[in-house]
Amino acid sequence: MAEYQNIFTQVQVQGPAEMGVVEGVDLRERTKSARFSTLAGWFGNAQLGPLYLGPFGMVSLATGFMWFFIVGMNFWAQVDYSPGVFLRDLFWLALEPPGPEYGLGMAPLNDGGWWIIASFFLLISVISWWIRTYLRAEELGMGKHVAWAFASAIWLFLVLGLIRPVLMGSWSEAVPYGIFPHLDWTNLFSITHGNLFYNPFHALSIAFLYGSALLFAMHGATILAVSRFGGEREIEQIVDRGTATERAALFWRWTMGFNATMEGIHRWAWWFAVLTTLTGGIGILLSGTVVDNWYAWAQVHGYAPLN
Ligand code: 07D
Ligand code: 07D
Repeated sequence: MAEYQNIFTQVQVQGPAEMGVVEGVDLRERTKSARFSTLAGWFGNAQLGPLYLGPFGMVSLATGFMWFFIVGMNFWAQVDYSPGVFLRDLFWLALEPPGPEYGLGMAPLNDGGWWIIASFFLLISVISWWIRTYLRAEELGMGKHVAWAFASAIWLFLVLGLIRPVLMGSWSEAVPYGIFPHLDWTNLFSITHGNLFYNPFHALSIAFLYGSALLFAMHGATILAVSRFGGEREIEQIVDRGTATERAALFWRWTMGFNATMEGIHRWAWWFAVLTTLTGGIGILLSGTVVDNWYAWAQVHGYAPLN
């Protein structure tokens, strides 16, 4: 008998660990064991591991750790090695880039030099992780959609911390490492360039961000709503009548006159997410390089009042 289940009633079936393809592959790059977690099973698959490490995984973890360690040690030194003050001030501590007087040169370690060194490690770490997503997809015979979506986020990350500072001729333009300090930087960026709301690419980025949330809610809700018909199991759904798939599509055709296809909805999701950071990166790149003040620019272009 079919039974409705949710995360509180779910039965977790556990068999021997699934180790993935083992024939004709070099197993030295993979961890040897797997374990099970009921908690993980509530949210996804209960099996944890094995994990593929490989050279780029190792480089990414090692350099990511170096970034984290350098930022952490700087925070630690700033509070004079006091654990109490460290915990109290953690969210407000910052590792700042060098001041404008150093341009794109090296700065003394305690005057932004550590920021440059930490950033170098973070750059290697993020790029290595990107290569890892590309190579794992390649090895599994997959398309590279995850890698290209991640590349869009990396584009914004590079614009913020590397490309725009280089074009502006100073590391001081880059983002500091710190929880609230990076928000202060974001606020100051908007004010410095005359209110980022008047930057059309910021607006586009917001529309895609909000659109991503809307699409995610619609898609997640639709599939959950037809899971009682096996909607999440997808097999013969595409050809049969009265299936979960057909109901899901009809729901949207009947509520708004248009429905995505089973493939197309994932393209909608991919493009909205990718365009958020793609347009965002363009907007940031133009600020200070091509357009100094977005409000003044909007006045010239007729969408802000002249006074
Ligand atoms: C949920 C996936 C997991 C990732 C997480 C982030 C670190 C940093 C470093 C202590 C959705 C892990 C965080 C490893 C620790 C130190 C030195 C992703 C999920 C949980 N921000 N931002 C946050 C980063 C920028 C902005 C939170 C990174 C721009 C605003 C977290 C970058 C601007 C708000 C964080 C980056 C900006 C935040 C939660 C890089 C404009 C918030 C992030 C490398 C885009 C929110 C206190 C999250 C918050 C927040 C990390 C860049 C604006 C600390 C790594 C410069 C307005 N940002 N951010 O869940 O609560 O992402 O801040 O580009 O309100 Mg930010
Ligand atoms: C940051 C991509 C890079 C991240 C990478 C991840 C690690 C950690 C560790 C997992 C997020 C690396 C990860 C190293 C790994 C673990 C453990 C993506 C990033 C590669 N804004 N604003 C945006 C809104 C205002 C400002 C985008 C809304 C004000 C600036 C988004 C509002 C001012 C920038 C957005 C609002 C201002 C942005 C970010 C409302 C401040 C940017 C999209 C309602 C007072 C960024 C063009 C994103 C951008 C950006 C939304 C207001 C400033 C759409 C909703 C007016 C400076 N804003 N904003 O996906 O692209 O970021 O702008 O008020 O740089 Mg904004």
